[in-house]
Amino acid sequence: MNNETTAPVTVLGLGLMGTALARAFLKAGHPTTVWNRTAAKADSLVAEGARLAPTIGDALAGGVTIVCLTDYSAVRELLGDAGLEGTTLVNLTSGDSAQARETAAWAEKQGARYLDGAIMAIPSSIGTAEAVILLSGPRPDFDLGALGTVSHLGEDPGLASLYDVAGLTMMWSVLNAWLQGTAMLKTAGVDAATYAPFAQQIAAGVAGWLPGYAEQIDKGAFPAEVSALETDARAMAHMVEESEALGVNAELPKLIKAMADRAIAAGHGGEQYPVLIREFERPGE
Ligand code: FVH
Repeated sequence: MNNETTAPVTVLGLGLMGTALARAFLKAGHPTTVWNRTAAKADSLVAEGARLAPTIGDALAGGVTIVCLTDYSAVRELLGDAGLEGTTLVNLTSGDSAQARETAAWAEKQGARYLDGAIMAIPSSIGTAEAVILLSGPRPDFDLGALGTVSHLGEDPGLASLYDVAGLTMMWSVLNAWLQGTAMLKTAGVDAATYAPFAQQIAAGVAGWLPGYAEQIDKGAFPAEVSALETDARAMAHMVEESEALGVNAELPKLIKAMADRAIAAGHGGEQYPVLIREFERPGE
């Protein structure tokens, strides 16, 4: 598949996401072959110009093959006996880095060129610049730009899944922190919509610190230029006390403070907050 949008492509798996992928390829002008275990899900795409492959073998012959199924076990179940010699697979199914590396090794043994990927987007944004598609494995000599903003992260096939899981950890941690504050403020009659803009400002401000903190982590030196961890920990105590006094859940505040206390006990109290990476780099208590 070259960088032309006339390059043929195949999509295996026409769930909510797979259908959005196939539709984006069609819209961009790629001759698009589709296959789904439940064939009826292909009907609307065929009406829009897609070709329904009668078999998996036929589908795999239709060009670069994008796989988007429920999970990696479904991928192995579907492709286990498919004959992958000479195919190019781009697996956009969600999973973890171990599954990605294992599937890459398996697929290459079958003679396939295998890229692992992750979709940081919802189906409705596929085909727009907002849709972030992460790839890892051999550098692609084809263009998936029809799907959104595509980045190749490196040769290690586990990278896309690692970034995906790291990104999901960031997303859910930020949302949980917002929910904690929302719960606290609701006890004072402040509704979520009133607090949200303030929370957005805090999130954006903290996001601005990341490059400087990343530099400290990469250098392994955490000079307290803004505040020392001991100062932060005192404010964390307020978070715990406040949550308990208000009768809202205090588990997240307690976890945040416990990790800081462990780093302080290990002698890092006088250093800047990113020194906490030491706690995140090892299995928890
Ligand atoms: N939907 C989303 O917003 C998220 C965004 C981030 C990435 N995820 C991941 O994308 C994968 C597919 O998700 P999906 O939402 O399309 O999932 P479903 O709509 O449930 O479709 C599942 C498709 O997988 C087929 N399938 C499942 N098991 C098998 C199997 N053993 N053999 C062959 N095909 C299989 C299923 O076929 P059918 O049930 O229609 O016959 C669907 O085509 C997923 O990893 C998300 O985490 C989406």
